[in-house]
Amino acid sequence: MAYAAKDITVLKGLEPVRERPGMYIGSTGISGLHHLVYEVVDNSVDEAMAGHANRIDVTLLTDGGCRVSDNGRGIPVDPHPEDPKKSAAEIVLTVLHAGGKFGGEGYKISGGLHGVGVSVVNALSSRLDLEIHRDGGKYEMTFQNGGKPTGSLKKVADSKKTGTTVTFWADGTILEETEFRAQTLIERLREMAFLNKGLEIRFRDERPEPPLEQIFKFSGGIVDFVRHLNTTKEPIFKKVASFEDAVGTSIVEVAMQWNTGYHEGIHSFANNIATTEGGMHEEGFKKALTNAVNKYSRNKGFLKEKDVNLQGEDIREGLTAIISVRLTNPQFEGQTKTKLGNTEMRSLVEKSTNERFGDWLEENPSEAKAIVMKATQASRARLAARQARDLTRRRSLLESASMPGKLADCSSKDPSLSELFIVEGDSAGGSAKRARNPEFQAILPIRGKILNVERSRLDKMLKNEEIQALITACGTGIAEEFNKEKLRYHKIVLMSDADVDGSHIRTLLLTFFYRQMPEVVIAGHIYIAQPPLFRADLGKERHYLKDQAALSAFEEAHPGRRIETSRFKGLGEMDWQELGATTMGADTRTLLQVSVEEAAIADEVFSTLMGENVEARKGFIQSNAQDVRFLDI
Ligand code: 0RA
Repeated sequence: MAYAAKDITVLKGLEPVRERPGMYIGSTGISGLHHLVYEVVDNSVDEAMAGHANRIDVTLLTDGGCRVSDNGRGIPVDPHPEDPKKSAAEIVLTVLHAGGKFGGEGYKISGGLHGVGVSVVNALSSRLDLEIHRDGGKYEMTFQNGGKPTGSLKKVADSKKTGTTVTFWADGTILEETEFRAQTLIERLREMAFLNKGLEIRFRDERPEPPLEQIFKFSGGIVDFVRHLNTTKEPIFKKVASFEDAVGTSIVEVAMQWNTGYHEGIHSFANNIATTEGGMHEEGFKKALTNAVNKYSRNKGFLKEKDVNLQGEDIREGLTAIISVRLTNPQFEGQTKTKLGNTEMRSLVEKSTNERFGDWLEENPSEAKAIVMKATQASRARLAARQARDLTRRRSLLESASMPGKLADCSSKDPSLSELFIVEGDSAGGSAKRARNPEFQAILPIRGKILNVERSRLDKMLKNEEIQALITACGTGIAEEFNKEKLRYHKIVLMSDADVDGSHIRTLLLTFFYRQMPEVVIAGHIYIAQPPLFRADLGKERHYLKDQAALSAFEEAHPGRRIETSRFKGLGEMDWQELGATTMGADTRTLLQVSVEEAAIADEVFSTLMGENVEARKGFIQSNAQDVRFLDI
């Protein structure tokens, strides 16, 4: 469609822009200032995208101005039919939203934050110079103080070239910042060059001496973009997968490459605008990517019938991808208006990706295999990580206020006065509950069975319900969450039988404390109860003797007396009064305080006996086979 000045729809003047600048450029700070540059550049990029320009020059001038020049068709210079005193160019520069009506459907494809047009830049400039090469002439016009023309558009010379040059000086009475940051502009201009294959963008900063110049031109477009993003990474293969598809007036372009890292780097754009909040195009892409890789994996037998599908997040691990779509009526939604809302883009991108990337996988079998392998590894790692997380959550649960049901707690809440008896077996636990002083003594029965179930590794042990109850009762938590200040009892007493099973339990518990709560051991909070091994009746007197040596000494001390002795096989043989009098009662008992060395030895014993090293276990058992009490401390 040939241009005619009558196509311009007259909307409003520029006053609203100066009254509410934030509405048009987002802010009046540094980002608003840069937005002015992007707004002008966008118009030039549109010319380039329409196939009429291939070069844009952006120059920062020493006097604070910014010049944007392109070799497009040039803004039309003919008079406006309804206002023949004015040129079309003047209307474009002085009327809000006028630009979008030019050039037929789809002209305004690129667009800044609000897609507002170059008139907004004029409105917020103290001065703007316009130079147009078109229709065989060079035309000039100047605006001042927010877009007021100093005269009409004038032909100043003949010219054979075409193009538009806009030079503006941001209005310091509206913008808080008027000094451009070269680096910010460079990043965006480079991105623009990546997104528009073959477009040459030259940036020149004349403010420093010597001036800074950078040229951006990428014949590979977003494929080069992906390579650029992966330069600091290690790609798993050299190729960049890419495809382009067009449906109606919409275009989708995708480029992707995987690296050995774990980060998912999907960057999506709609009409050259970064859609950082994602949106429909990204949704369609992700869905199809997952589908295509799974379909390929099944077809090639990487996934067997019984295997579950690879998950999207696993497939996207280490992926660097650019998704760039162009469409006529982009709807930007979300908190920062950077989420593409057009639903038709979802199905377009999904269909394209399924077909085109599906083909790519078939055509590139070694790369396809690398992608599948990487996703499979990611899937395994994710499952392992979940297990670790679950354990952490369980640890948090262990810290929670509710005490285990098996615990008979004491009423005192003062840890320095409180004692926890960990008792082997439910029957001994019952006696201990009757024998205790409930004010200061808590009882936690532990079943000997845990040994049989949990004779392997410590991490398994942590999953044991009884051990979990123990952690909860102690109150400190374990591992990263361990806090000694939360210890609920300053005496933790291990009370088990004086036989081999009792020794095993003791070893296990000491190992547990040594590994999981070393500070508790170091601080001397762990004790071992000393239940007597013998009962000795002397007439009406009853004595309890802790071991054979004590019994012999007792017999020697009472020569010629008839002493009736019996040996306790376990705690369960004692009645609760005996247990209280001999082992638990604060006045009569003897408690053995556990040292770190002792706990360390128990740990070593435990590791050797229960550990993975079969040879070490055999050796240990052989050399200690004679001494069934080797675990005793
Ligand atoms: C309106 C209509 C046409 C081009 C432009 C505006 C145009 C605007 C800018 C702003 C910066 N560079 C630009 N280049 C072109 C199309 C005119 C035609 O059909 O020839």
